[in-house]
Amino acid sequence: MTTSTHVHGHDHAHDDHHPHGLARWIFATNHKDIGTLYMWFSLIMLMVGGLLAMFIRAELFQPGLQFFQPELFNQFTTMHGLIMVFGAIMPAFVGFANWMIPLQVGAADMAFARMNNFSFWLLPPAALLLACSFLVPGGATAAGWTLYAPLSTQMGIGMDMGIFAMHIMGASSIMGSINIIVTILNMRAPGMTLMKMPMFCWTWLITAYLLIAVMPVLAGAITMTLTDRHFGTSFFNAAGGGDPVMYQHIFWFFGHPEVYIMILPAFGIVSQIIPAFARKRLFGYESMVYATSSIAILSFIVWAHHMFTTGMPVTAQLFFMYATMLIAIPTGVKVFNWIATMWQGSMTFETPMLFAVGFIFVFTMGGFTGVICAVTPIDIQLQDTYYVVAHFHYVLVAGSLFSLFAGFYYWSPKWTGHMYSEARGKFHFWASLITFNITFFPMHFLGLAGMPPVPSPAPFHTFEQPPRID
Ligand code: CU1
Repeated sequence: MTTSTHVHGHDHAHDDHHPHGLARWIFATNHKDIGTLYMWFSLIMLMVGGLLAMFIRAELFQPGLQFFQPELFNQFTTMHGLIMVFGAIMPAFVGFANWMIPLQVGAADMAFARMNNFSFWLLPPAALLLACSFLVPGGATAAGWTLYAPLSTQMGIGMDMGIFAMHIMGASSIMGSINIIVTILNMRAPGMTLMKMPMFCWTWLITAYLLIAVMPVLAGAITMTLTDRHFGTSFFNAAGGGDPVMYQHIFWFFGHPEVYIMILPAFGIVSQIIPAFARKRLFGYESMVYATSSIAILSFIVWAHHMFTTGMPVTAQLFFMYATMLIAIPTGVKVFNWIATMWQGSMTFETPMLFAVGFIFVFTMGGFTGVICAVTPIDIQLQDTYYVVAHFHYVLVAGSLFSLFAGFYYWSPKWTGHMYSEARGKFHFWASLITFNITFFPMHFLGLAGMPPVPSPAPFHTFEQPPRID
């Protein structure tokens, strides 16, 4: 065949002058390249956050063994949390969204291709800012990933770097969410009604609304922290008429929906893998959509279950306890639907299915301990113990991370044209499942025995106890 395009040595696909080499990635505007960038970024952050976890485990290897000063240990736990939440899990799901949503709704690309580029390229500077905060006087912020006042209002410049990094990452998330919502609502192919969309699109649509609703709340909380630190305000300073507990209310109004931001897309991935490997349609598609929406709505009225020990009226304790327990209902609907999808299906257990079924088992454990933590009198005992650490690692590692592995094995052959090794994939699954449980299951017992997750930070080590009057 001798067409004119071949005379010029290239075909029409190359006529719009795509940049090559490094420029391809820096100026990337197509959803697949940007999706790939997100995946690489989150993988690197997973390694950095994992390295910090190794430091934490080394320090806790044996009582009395000391590699790091308590202040540095607290910096490790704080940065481990921030990096895993904002650097690893969230960007990985955004990477999946970039790759899959245009393909699943039949759109040519994301709605705002250049904003998509900007969303991604905000992340590396933010990550660099976080990482470099270890090097400044006083080191990285050690206030915990929740950045509670009054500690966060007193720490060194590492805290300011952390605040700036969070602002940048928040802006990135908001723009990414706008892109996802507009793509889904405006760019679906003819005939692709909302109720025909694959579940991954549905869960991300709902997640994107959550992100737009709560990222500005986080931005507000850390901006108030910033002005308390440098501009003489007293939002969280009791001596100036403020209230440090107000920080917790504002933070968790963001923080609880944030938990669902990290798990709803996981639900979407699992809801697509289970039907594929059970060779049946998803059981209860519509109820899945409504259950996901219910979880999202309820996530706004449960925030103070993180604050049962701060002192609140019994009526408030009861409200937040019952509201939290309500979430078990739509979550139960989802688990029931996954199991009903597998029921009498012709199941096979390739790597994506193993991770998906593993997700259902082990994530459900995390959901169950979540209900236990929701019970106010029990939570007052468990607050600030390893039980809570065990609970949220069951949700975030066996939940979010396992679903990302499942989705990667399921979709990466489509992305790369390369089939992964099934033997290595299965080894990855069993090694992950076993080592995860060895690491985190005993933490429930440590917590029940009262072990706190972090040593008291310096200001409280040196704090002089007031004389007791009794
Ligand atoms: Cu919560």
